[in-house]
Amino acid sequence: MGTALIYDEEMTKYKLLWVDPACKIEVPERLSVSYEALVRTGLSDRCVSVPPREASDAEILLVHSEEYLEGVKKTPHMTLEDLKEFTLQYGDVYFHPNIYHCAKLAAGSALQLVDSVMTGKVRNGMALVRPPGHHSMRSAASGFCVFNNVAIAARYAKQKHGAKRVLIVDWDIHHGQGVQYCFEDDPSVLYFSWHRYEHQEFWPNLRESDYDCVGKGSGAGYNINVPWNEVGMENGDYLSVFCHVLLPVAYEFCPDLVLVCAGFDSAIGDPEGEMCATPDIFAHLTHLLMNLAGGKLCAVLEGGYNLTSLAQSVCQTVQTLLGDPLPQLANVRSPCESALESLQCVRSVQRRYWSILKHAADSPTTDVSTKRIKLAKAEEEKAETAEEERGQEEKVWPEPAERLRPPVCSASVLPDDAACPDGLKRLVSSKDPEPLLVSRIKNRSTEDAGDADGVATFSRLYTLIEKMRTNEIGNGVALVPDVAAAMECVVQDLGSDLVSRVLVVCVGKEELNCATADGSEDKQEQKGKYYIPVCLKKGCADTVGFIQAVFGLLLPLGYEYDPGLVLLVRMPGSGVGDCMWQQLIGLLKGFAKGHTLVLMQTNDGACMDPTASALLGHPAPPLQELLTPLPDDGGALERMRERLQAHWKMLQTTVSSGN
Ligand code: X5A
Ligand code: ZN
Repeated sequence: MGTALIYDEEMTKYKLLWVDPACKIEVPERLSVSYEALVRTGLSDRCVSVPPREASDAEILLVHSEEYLEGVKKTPHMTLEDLKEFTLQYGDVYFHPNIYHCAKLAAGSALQLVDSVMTGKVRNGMALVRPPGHHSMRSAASGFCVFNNVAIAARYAKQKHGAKRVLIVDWDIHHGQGVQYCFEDDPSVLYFSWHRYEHQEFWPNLRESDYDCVGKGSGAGYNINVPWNEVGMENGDYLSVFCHVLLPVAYEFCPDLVLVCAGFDSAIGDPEGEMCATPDIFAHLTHLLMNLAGGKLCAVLEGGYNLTSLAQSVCQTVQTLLGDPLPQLANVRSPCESALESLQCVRSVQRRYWSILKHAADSPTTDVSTKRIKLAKAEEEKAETAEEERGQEEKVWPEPAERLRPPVCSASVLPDDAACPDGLKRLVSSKDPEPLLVSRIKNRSTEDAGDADGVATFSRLYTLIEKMRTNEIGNGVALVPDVAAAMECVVQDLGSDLVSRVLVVCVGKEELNCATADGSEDKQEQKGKYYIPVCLKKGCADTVGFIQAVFGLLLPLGYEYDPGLVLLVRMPGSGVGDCMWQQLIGLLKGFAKGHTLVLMQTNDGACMDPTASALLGHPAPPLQELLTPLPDDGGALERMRERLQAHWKMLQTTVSSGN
């Protein structure tokens, strides 16, 4: 199961033929530098190369009107003057004698990608195309777009492949109004877009790009707009919106296919977006979507106008689709006030439609809003100076770090009589384990660590963690006679030696004895910050509660904590189903460069195969129909999140009151 890559040099063969400041950034090099970066890094060689084709008239008519198609059809034969005139009826777009051909290839590329993914030829893929698509409407070109590639692909996936629900994630920095209009009243297509908005000051300056446009009729709730009202948004702002809005809703929606309007003008250095998220954020955004729809994800290029930032972002996306370990996002900063305000507004209008958001807070009070208006003038002045300063110096950022695949993807530590699942490397003990280690293991020892078997198991565990630290091994699973004891041993003795921060995720009932070395006075507070027990009344059978806990608490905490190792512990009788368990493993791979150690109890071996599959990087099966949540679990989780916000800023979903 591979990753498709669609590219054709032909789509570089049109350009702006006259002077138009609004269009000069949309250049053929956008495509060639992206592709060359994939070649240079060896990523293109690892993909399945799929050729584009031209979309047929019938396919284009899935979204566009006959009159519009007929108009565009005439452009290859027009004179320069005619082309200019034809262009004038639309906003921020240009035509060229070869653009109609390229636009058919761009839409056809999206369809080829959908075919490859839906038939199972590949798991996922990316199409590098020009012209982009998300601004074009039924009867109009707009914003460099001629045909709406992704909208056509969504209709096609439903019609030709029987997809019941399609999720479109538009992370381009512009609002894909064309996609919104296309699916406004259609509950089978969920459209999510974040976009630079600045209270309607930013192109395309539409009232209907605001957060309160949620779709119409039976499509109400299936359109999600997240307006960015300030520039300079960072990784933490993007991740917050994913964790607190998009992902919970996407899991509740349960799509059969995920389409991404993959514009990279939302990355740092882009002259249109003016945002500050780094190219490696796209590795995480991609990863977070890869366990939906059984991994069926098609990314189609939209915008991206800083050639350096664009090429890096494309590489990060494709490398993630290929399953390479995720880059560590060091110091994810807390979301800014403006982002929190957008987040709060979106959650409060969407909570009517999504049971997973039911307990979200109200919109900021008018009181807060008036305060903001009062502040606006001062802010505006500040922004103007900042703007001038920004204009002077070009943005610079470090090149994303290399993401090395470990020689061994997954390893196991098993009792001698247990079978090792395919694809995992079984660790065996060296003849004489390190004497210092043996004495330490014996020292702390509960009965089971003391005997020869115990020593062997723990020394193998030590080796496993050590090899994860040096990236010789990606991740691992251990079957141990007593998970609680093993967890304590890893946290207190083995892990702490090798990595400074371990994220322990314990599924099921268990209280971890956290021994703080210094016994300091704020131990209570420390415990409140670092020990986070989540209780679901129906336990892990409560899918909604589980998703709320994972996206509302665990992921944002993980991003803020930035662990060097994830320890996932499965307590016996935890009741977690295989799907949920695999989802959890898949999602946790975003932390610690994928270094996850799973601990399971020897008699819990039945879930070994799902565990191995998830560790090896196979997408988790979709979570089945969501059960109705118990009345108070959601509320309790919300209250817990509120309490923890004092310690963990990534848990915030509302503007800070009182200032
Ligand atoms: C696809 C895309 C941007 C149009 C900007 C017009 N279009 N000012 O990013
Ligand atoms: Zn864009």
